[in-house]
Amino acid sequence: MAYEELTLSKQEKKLSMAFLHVAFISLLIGGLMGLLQTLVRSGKFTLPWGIGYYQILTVHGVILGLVLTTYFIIGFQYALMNKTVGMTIKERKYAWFGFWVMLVGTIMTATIILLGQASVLYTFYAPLRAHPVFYIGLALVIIGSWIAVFVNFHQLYRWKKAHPGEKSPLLAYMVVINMLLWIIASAGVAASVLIQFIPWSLGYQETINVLVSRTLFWYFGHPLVYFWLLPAYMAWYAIIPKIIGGRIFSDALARLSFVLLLMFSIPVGFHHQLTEPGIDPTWKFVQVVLTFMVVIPTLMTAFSIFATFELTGRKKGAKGIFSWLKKLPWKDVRFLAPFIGMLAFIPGGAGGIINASHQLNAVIHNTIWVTGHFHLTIATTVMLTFFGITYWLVPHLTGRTLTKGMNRLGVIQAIIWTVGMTIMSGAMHIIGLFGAPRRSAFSQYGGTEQASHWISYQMAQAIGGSILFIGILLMVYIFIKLAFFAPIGETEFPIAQEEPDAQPTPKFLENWKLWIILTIALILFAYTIPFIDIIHNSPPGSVPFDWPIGR
Ligand code: HAS
Ligand code: CU
Repeated sequence: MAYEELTLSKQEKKLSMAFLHVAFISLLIGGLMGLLQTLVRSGKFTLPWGIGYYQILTVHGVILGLVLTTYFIIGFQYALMNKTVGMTIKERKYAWFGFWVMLVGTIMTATIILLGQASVLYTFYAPLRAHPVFYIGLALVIIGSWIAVFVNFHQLYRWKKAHPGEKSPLLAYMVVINMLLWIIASAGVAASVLIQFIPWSLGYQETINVLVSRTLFWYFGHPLVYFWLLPAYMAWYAIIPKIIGGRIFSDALARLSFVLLLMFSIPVGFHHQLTEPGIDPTWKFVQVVLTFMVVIPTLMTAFSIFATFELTGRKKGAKGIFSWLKKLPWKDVRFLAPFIGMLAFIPGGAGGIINASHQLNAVIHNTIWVTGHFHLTIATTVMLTFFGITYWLVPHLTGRTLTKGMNRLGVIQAIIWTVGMTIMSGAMHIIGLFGAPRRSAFSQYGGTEQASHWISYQMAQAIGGSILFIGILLMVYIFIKLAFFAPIGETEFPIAQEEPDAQPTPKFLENWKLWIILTIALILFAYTIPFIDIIHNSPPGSVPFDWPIGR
């Protein structure tokens, strides 16, 4: 290895754990809401105490989609950076400051949603209007996360200065790409929150430009899903090979795929707005083409992970075409959980291609098919990989060990998750094709004729959702055990090395200026003209919609 692996100090371990604690508390709260939603949609259950469907749906989306993911990712990324390029005391202080800013924002947002004052869903589409505290809390979460961005940038910058001419450690490189993606993307939503939503919710502005707000949201919303995915890729490329006793297939290929994902994940937000009037079809077409470009680095990833699996299996003596599969450590949950995640990405990704195809999008848009799609991608591919990381990261951070029994529980957890998600997401995909709407309580469509055909699928969703909730309880139990009660001991932080005969990584991959300029150029190409067009031809602003959508 070109660089020296470092040992995390006690304080650094505490820092990462703080983020993980928030993540797992979120998993519990958000998961409970998910269970309630599937029960309500089954038509057999009504929420007590006047709690509204949109209230719990907002908690679910915000807490799982925005809070759990961001905290897990930042905590994990700090661990990766501290292990590869280290952290100074000053950097750690800033990191804690960022944590607190985010936490204050999170508590503000969560409280106001729970009070029923912000049932606007995680996309907070205007002209639905929430209490100002909702937007201010969100802005704080974003600003807090930017502090993490700059700490990570500084960590690599400091390391590079101390190691002139050396290539940066692969994982540190990947973290910095993901944080670049995050800051460029979240600037869009921050602009919308600060310039449009906050003044409007405080009453300083009477109307709001809906299309501008939705465009800024999806400028952020699509790269957001890649901000979730890239940490899973970090584990697939650089950690799983070590767990299975192999090596990184190609350092250069891994870096190239991260660069391509950075470039092609941002200028594509229109694929969430294909049905929206007010955006020129030509530009929708351009962004759809750019969306499909993302398939290239995705398939590069599939290829290299596959290659690592095969090479490792062959080194262990496998001979036939597929016999290397038998040599993989199936009983090791650190491998099994992420592997199932990879498999789920095959239908998940195929669904994504369908979504992005303009004509097919007309069939599935706003149906519960989309919900099925993202429960395969974020809630299976990404989450099972994050769980796989948890099994070694948490004991490493708390100075404990993953016992055989706990490993077995983890395997059971992964299986429960797979079964629950297959049933729930499968049912969602199917009734989505029949036209069942997403984001609607049963009471809104329960009486219609089509709805009578959906009943069995709604029940399947509820059954899948209940199985998943058991999976969540089990995962939270495992987390608590690993954090506080597992036997004291040393747990490995698995980081894979390159193949010894690997070609040297080309220098241009570390040409940050080049990648940033290309990324910005692509964004300007994809957005400038349509955005000017949107502003020029905007209808008068929309008035707020404060209808108590809690019911
Ligand atoms: Fe998506 C909607 C298009 C990927 C998440 N997506 C959503 C929403 C979320 C989400 C949350 O174009 C809902 C937003 C909302 O609330 O409205 N999505 C795509 C496309 C991709 C894609 C083209 N999505 C993701 C990922 C997500 C995610 C990843 C989360 C992490 N999505 C859309 C579109 C919509 C959408 C439209 C809007 C729909 C609408 O109308 O509202 C692509 O990135 C997918 C590329 C992936 C592949 C699969 C490759 C397979 C691999 C497997 C590796 C396996 C191995 C194992 C190595 C082409 C890499 C092999 C071993 C063996 C032994 C087999
Ligand atoms: Cu997207």
